[in-house]
Amino acid sequence: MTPWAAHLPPGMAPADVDLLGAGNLARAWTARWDADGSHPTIHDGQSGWLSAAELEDRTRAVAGRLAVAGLEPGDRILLSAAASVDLVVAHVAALRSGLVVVPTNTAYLEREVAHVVRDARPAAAVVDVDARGRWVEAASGERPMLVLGPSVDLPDGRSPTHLDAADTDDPALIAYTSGTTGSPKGAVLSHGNLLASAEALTVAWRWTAEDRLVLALPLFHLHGLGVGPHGTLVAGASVALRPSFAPDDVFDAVATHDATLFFGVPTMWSRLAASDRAGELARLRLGVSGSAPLAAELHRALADRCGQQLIERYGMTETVMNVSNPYDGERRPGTVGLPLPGVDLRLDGSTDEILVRGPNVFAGYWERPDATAESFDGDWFRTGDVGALDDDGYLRIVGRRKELIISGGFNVYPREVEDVLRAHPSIDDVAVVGVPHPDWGEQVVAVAEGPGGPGDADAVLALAATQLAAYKRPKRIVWVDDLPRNALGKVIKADVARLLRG
Ligand code: MLC
Ligand code: AMP
Repeated sequence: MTPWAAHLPPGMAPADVDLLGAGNLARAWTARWDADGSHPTIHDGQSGWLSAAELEDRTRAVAGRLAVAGLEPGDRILLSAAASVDLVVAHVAALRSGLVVVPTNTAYLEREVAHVVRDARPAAAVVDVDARGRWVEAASGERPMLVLGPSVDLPDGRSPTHLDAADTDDPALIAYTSGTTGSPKGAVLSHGNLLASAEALTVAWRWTAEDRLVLALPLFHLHGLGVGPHGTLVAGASVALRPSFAPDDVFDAVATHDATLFFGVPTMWSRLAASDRAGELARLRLGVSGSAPLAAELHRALADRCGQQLIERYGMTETVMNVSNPYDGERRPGTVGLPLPGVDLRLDGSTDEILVRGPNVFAGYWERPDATAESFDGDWFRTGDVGALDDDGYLRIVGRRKELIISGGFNVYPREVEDVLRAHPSIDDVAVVGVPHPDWGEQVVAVAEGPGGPGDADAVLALAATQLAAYKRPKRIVWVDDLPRNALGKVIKADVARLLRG
């Protein structure tokens, strides 16, 4: 039996699933818009609802402006702004135009933005904060750079002849991630990767035109972007965007829009569950959690307080979504479920590392053939996560082979933080670890060796505040006489974490 058949609705066979039939994302979307031009698509507090016909018009117009400004298929366009209708219009217009979107975290400081700009060499950037525009310009040096606001205020032009013409394998996104090692590298996702994942989710989660999603996730990661607007538009459904997350705002938006769906990271779900309004979520048809482990106790608490048996699923920047608990059948706490339609999964025989392949899996990192080669075993992608399979195929994520802390759904790479902190005179060496935390899942903590002490913590954090986005900075710094090391002098991270617990 096809392992993912458990995700299909009654009456649907694996052969009926056509993940790449539309050819590219844009054509999957426009087919929906053509079928019902009056259907509400995207909403924000400023623009209200945009109908499918309006979304078609506006994205065609923005595509025309980008073309007249000289942008051509294959050019990169950096997008870094809070979620809004304008931002989604710019994103959709860019993909319709064959441009390659580089989504960039809005919390990044100049150093972090500069790395992305120097590496991806975008021809244009859409930002909603002036300073970010200046950082992009500074990092692009002599290369021409068009810095735009989310409304893409440029002279109009004719809609380009190449509209919606991208091939399935053409790049659509370059999403930065540190993957298993080293400095952030761009995962190049094709139209086919994004389309296959969005189509798989619409089938597995029974996502239809009747659904209204409230989305408070940022649009610069695959959870917010590749699941939120991509899935919504493939399903011909509707999404109400929120520029940030606050529990009361979510409850209000769910009520106002009579929402059926909410997707969040565990930190969001735990804050929602803690509210005395939690019961208001009972009206949702489906709640989904991902990007970090959902504690089995939280899964149960949500069932009790919000009437929601969440679906937990597992994804990655390089693969979009891989595995999900089933819509029908058991949603098993502590597991991420079964491979999604199109996805093959196996565990490495000696390490139990999770390997995946399928139309959702990227072809490689931007201009990094070595890193690409290292992350594949033939056509199987090495996730860096360690798994275990229940007898009936449900996947549990039991560890990570990569050095990574996931705090509130954001990835923090200890090495990057350590390199910044080590520059402070109160620190000779430092180990950054993730410590279990009720709100963040894992909290970033630095354990330092050197002449400093608690009185230096503010100065170290002030240094970190010039180099690192706020979510990467340690919430706590402690000094120890000696970091635990092995015979070769290498710090033993597991012992550092134990030291903090003890
Ligand atoms: C914000 N802060 C964080 C943080 N988010 N610190 C640690 N971890 C985080 N995740 C900082 C703030 O900058 C602030 O710092 C302080 O913590 C308090 O902020 P807050 O007001 O409590 O945070 P809030 O704005 O409410 O943000 C929490 C959050 C946010 C959970 C809403 O972190 C978030 O949107 N997370 C989602 C991440 C996401 O989209 N991940 C998907 C990755 S894709 P200061 O210094 O200013 O006080 C992926 C693939 C897949 O992984 O499978 O999905
Ligand atoms: P990113 O590189 O930001 O895409 O993060 C991907 C990583 O997030 C994965 O490799 C996992 O380690 C982690 N992740 C995503 N979803 C889950 C989940 N449901 N449970 C545990 N870890 C998850």
